[in-house]
Amino acid sequence: MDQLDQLVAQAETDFAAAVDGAALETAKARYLGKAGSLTELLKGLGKLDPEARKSAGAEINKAKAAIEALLNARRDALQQAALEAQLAAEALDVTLPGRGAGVGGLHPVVRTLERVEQLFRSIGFDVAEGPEIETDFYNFTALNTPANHPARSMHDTFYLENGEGVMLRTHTSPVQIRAMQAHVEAYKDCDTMPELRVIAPGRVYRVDSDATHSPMFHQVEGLWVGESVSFADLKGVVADFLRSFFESNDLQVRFRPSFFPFTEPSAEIDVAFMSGALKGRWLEIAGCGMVHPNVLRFGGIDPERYTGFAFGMGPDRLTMLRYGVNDLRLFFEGDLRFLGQFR
Ligand code: 2U9
Repeated sequence: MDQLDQLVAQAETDFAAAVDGAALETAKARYLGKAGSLTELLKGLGKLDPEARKSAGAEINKAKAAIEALLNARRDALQQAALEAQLAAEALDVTLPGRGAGVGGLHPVVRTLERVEQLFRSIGFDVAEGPEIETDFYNFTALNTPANHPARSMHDTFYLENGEGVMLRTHTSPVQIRAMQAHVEAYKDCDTMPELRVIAPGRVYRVDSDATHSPMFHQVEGLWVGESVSFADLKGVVADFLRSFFESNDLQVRFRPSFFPFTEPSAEIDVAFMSGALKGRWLEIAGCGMVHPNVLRFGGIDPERYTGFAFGMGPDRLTMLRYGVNDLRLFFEGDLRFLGQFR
């Protein structure tokens, strides 16, 4: 039965050549299928005499069993190989160190606010906060802003729907009105009132949006009220603050006459750096003035006895200058590629 041995050997070669389950089933059909070689041999047994049929049948069945064993072995091998390939593809190295949580950082504007607060605290200022939704009285009236003033128009101020004279504050000045009222209340039974020194940092809102204006932005305003507070004090405090903030002793500071309803006289404050990309250019940085007598009165303070100075500046702009950022909107888009540079 050389022919059967050859057939078994041929099946082994064919099965080994099958690279996947489908190819193996096709190869199987060539031997064990309806028209397979072995099936044909079994069919041919009927033509033999009983003696020869018996021994030939036994030989063919032995070959059939051998081919089935080869088939099963190859099937197992293919399955094992597929499993190993899958495991290799999905390999997970549990011994690798973890990636860890990303390191966060303070927002650049918050860093500026903290710096401003720390510098003013060092010269005896308190830091006060107040509501971002304000009444007409605290946002405008108490700040000597008349009923027909353009700042009150819908173009500049976000009014709350259904809110009677209620709006998003357009500056942090209402905080200082409240601070004056609280200060007066605290010392109402005393002959003299100690000086009031307070800064008010926080978010403010105006209907405005371009590369240098955002509808939400930040302000820090300061107020110093006492019995002999002068414009000279204002100049000293502001110039000293700006030189400390920008870490530049030769920073030039100038005061230009201006107008604000809440201060009289008023001035615009410009700075010029003596080195760097902005060297020698005057840049508007803040506004200031002596608190208007009407404003002191709304705060409950007698303008005949006390004077005060106030100033206001934009920490967003301070941050842009300190870090050389040219588009204000970058601060409020939340893009980590930008924010990650300030860690
Ligand atoms: C009270 C009395 C007076 C605060 C002041 C300015 C001048 C000013 C701007 C700077 C940049 C606003 O953010 S900005 O656009 N501010 O020019 N602010 S005086 O005066 C006050 C505040 C409170 C009770």
